[in-house]
Amino acid sequence: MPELFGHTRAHIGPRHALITPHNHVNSVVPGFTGATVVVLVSPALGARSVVQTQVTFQAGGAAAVEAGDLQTFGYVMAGGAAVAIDGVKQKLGEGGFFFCPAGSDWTLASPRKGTQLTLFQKKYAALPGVPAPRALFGDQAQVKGGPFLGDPAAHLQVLLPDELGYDLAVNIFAYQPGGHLPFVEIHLMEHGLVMLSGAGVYRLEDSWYPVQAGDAIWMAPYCAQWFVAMGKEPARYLYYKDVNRAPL
Ligand code: UGY
Ligand code: MN
Repeated sequence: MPELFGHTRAHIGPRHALITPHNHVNSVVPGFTGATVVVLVSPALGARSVVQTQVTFQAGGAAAVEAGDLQTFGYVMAGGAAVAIDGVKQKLGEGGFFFCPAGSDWTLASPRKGTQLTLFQKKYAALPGVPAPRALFGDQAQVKGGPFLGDPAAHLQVLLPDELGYDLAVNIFAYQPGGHLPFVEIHLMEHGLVMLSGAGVYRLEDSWYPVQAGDAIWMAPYCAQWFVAMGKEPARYLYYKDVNRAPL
């Protein structure tokens, strides 16, 4: 439902932000053609480690992102397309994902009209003596998850390998209605997040926000955070966090 008369559920603060689909304004970002690009989280907002972008392709749209010091995780929110990393091609449908390490290039071609990607991009922080992360393709439907801290109402899937070489994690949380994070988290890691389906209430610092599919959230390090799923269907979100590196 459109929001009326200058009202918005969005909030932009120094330590957290909520951006709803009603707030989106496109940016031109080199590397994407025949697509609308919305940069949801970036250093301009206050993020220190991540850029989160939503890209929606028209039929005939394409992406060509050159190799550099950025690594890219991409998740297909809707539709499907052919993604290639360093020329190695894979067809991805809804729920498909890829990871392109720093120093590799990636392209997207032949998107179905309306194909939508969420991208998380981070500068790679190498660890001496630890092998750099490798490129990968996957499908969330094939990723085994499990109850979060023993609670079957909060189901967690970890999409990237749990290896020191990876300095980012991307996970999917699925909550049954009434399911919630077991406690108010406060931690070093930063989050970028997009609601995939359902609805709930997100606590961010000392504010509580009703949220639903399509909403994006940024949480700075040490932002107090808690979520409860509300409504009649499960709520799911995809989120980024920086991991596996010393704070100094
Ligand atoms: O991995 C996490 O830090 C996760 N439990 N945080 C969150 O869902 N807000
Ligand atoms: Mn967290």
